[in-house]
Amino acid sequence: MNREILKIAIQKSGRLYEDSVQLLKECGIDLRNVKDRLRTVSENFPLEVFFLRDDDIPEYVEDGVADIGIVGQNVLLEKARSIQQVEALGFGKCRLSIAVPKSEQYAGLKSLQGKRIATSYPKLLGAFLKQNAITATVHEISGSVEIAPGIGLADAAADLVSSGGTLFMNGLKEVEVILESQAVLVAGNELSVEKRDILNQLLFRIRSVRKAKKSKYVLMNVPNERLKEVLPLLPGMRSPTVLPLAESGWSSVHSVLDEDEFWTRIEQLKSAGAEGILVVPIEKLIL
Ligand code: PRT
Ligand code: ZN
Repeated sequence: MNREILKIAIQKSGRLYEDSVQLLKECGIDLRNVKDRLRTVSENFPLEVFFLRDDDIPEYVEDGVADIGIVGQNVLLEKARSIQQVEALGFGKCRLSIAVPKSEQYAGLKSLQGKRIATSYPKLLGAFLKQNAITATVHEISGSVEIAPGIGLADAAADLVSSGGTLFMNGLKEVEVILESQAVLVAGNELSVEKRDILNQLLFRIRSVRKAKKSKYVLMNVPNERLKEVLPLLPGMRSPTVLPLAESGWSSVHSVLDEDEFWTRIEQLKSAGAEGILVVPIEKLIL
């Protein structure tokens, strides 16, 4: 019996909080009283959850206060702690971009030469400028970066963008993308064998949940004489399942489709003779 417990740090409140808690729940990990708590221990999985500010998570994981954590890649890379990314989680997607006033003529990176750029990501911005041989003044501010150009504090801003609405409202336009980011699972470098084992169990669950989300279970009725047109369109886990219907001459065909190819396949299936196509979500997918 494994008595070790894996400690995970997640954001206490903010944009990653809901999705992080939801992911753990979808992995079948019971978490009670998560609101307004500093930490909680799961009753059915060897996991203790710490709720922290996202900026502090890399340091806590490096120091071993937490074994693993969930943070944005933007935070992971800016903090540059000695920890590893173990898995991209597909939520909290955004980009770190440079924006300039809308009215400005932007003629590529050279337009940034000699400018003052406000940001909360001095390391990432500095590295980007260096890589592109641009000399500019990096002006570090901790919040509301998007207002800096408007009040004359800087000529440009480097900030996180998702919809672009904030930039737009502040009279800015996005001109360069420094980093495409999403939430990732990170781990310290020195986990014990027991903790690695728990991490692997958690990763297995995370991957099953994420694969399931990207897949749909599809059922359809097909006249037997058209099966040879329909079946090649279906991948299935190994191959599609074909069951006879009560009405002779017809079959029920079951398969699993990737969400990305879903709509094109459905059209093709209809023209190949499939009828009564039923699409159902999958909760978990174990390969
Ligand atoms: O309190 P704590 O320090 O934990 O939270 P925080 O305020 O530092 O972070 P929070 O909750 O705002 O964001 C946590 C993480 O979510 C970030 O580190 C990113 O990895 C991710 N994320 C995803 C975002 C956004 N999308 C995002 N749009 N983080 C911030 N924004 C902000 C951005 O800074 C700008 O102010 O939203 C505004 C832009 O949004 P749009 O939609 O108008 O473009
Ligand atoms: Zn923060």
